[in-house]
Amino acid sequence: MALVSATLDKAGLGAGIVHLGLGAFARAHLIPATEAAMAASGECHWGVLGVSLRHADVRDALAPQGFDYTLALRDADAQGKPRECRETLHSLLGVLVAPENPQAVLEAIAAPATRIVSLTVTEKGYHHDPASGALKHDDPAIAHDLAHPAAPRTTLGFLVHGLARRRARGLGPVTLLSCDNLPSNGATLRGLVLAFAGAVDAALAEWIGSACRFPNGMVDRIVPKNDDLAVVTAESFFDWAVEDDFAAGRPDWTVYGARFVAQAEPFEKLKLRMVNGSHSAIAYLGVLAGWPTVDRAIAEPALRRFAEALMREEIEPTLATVDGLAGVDLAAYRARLIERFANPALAHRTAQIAMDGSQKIPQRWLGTLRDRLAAGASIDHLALALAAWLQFLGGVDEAGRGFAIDDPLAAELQALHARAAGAPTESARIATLLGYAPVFGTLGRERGVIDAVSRQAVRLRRDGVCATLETME
Ligand code: CS2
Repeated sequence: MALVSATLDKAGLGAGIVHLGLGAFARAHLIPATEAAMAASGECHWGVLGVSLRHADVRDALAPQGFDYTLALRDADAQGKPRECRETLHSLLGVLVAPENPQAVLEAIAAPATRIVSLTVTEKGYHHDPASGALKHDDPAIAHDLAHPAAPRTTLGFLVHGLARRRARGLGPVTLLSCDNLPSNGATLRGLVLAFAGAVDAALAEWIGSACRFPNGMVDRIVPKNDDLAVVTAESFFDWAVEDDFAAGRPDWTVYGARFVAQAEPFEKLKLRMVNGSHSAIAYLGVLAGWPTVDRAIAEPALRRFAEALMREEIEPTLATVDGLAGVDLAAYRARLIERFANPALAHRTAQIAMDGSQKIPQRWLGTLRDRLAAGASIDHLALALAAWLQFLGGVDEAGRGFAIDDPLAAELQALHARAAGAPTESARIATLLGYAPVFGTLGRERGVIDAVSRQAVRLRRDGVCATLETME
């Protein structure tokens, strides 16, 4: 297990990193890696100032303990017995709660000591159209932030208005480091920041575009949501491939297992398609079947076979020819992943992964689907995953229990689901659902996709998850 060995003197740390979106993931990934780098190098200017964009709960939980918190890494020993390794982290210097004090967040971004502004704001925090990646100019929160430079609410609003202050004060540029599960996350962030900045001031956009850096990065560590906010639980596995393109230096995260790479995109593709693609498939099938956690789901032999076949038969062939992945042993990656999913000590809820499907599905499944169609290859497993998501949108599991759909597009998707129920045939019903352009673009209009998903949807509704999985090759 990667551990942060030395103890830092918190009082001596400077805040070189401002981190937006202080969820459990950042506290289990960026922060321990940064702390390990500082401990190893003695550089003490990479302390992290966290920003919660919505709630005060993390700040309130951590303030009484001086913002120190516990990281509990969990996995299984050689006998399959759960084990845990705990340590206290010290490099989180404070937490700002954006809605309470947006000025303080803007000033943190504009502070002379700030060199990196990092982000884990989840897919929906980018306010972009999931299918195209373009900024949603008509989004009310974006319109609000364009009109209120001193009191923004969104990530893009804070970034651009904070950078405007830096520029006005003649301060140097920073690196904007996305650590979210988006394809080309740095380039995507750059496009969105420049689109927003261009609507504020063309010269500001020009300065950001030429002086600031937006490295792409692939992040990987499974971090379930935990009720106890003072303890972050995570798997011991850690991976981070990040492009070494920083405007004002960076910690040496390699001490904790990160890799600096010339191009992160191939690694992002590998990770999004394999880890997140199979995660989402397991999540929707699991919620429908009533399997509450990933390890419970993967313990079902038919589900495990399905997840393996989804990767081996449909995802891996699309990765085998990607430049930059030539040295990756995909079969070993798959085996390791199944082992990670089977981790008995995490209790990673399928319902948590099932959240925000509209924002996740394009990069997790649809790129693979497009590549498979272009190759004239089979898509049955992906089609079953899609059928599971579409059935999930009905909000009822196989035992008849209702559940809420947690998704920024939930209202539209549920209305569409209800409307589609009136279609004369299953194929017409699926065509209506797949016609939803914000997620599927034009892909959902392709006959081959509609037919494959319809076939699986019929079986899923008629036979249920278990029986359908049993018949998958
Ligand atoms: C998961 C990810 O919640 C989800 O959607 O698929 O958070 C996943 O656990 C991480 O990306 C693993 O690195």
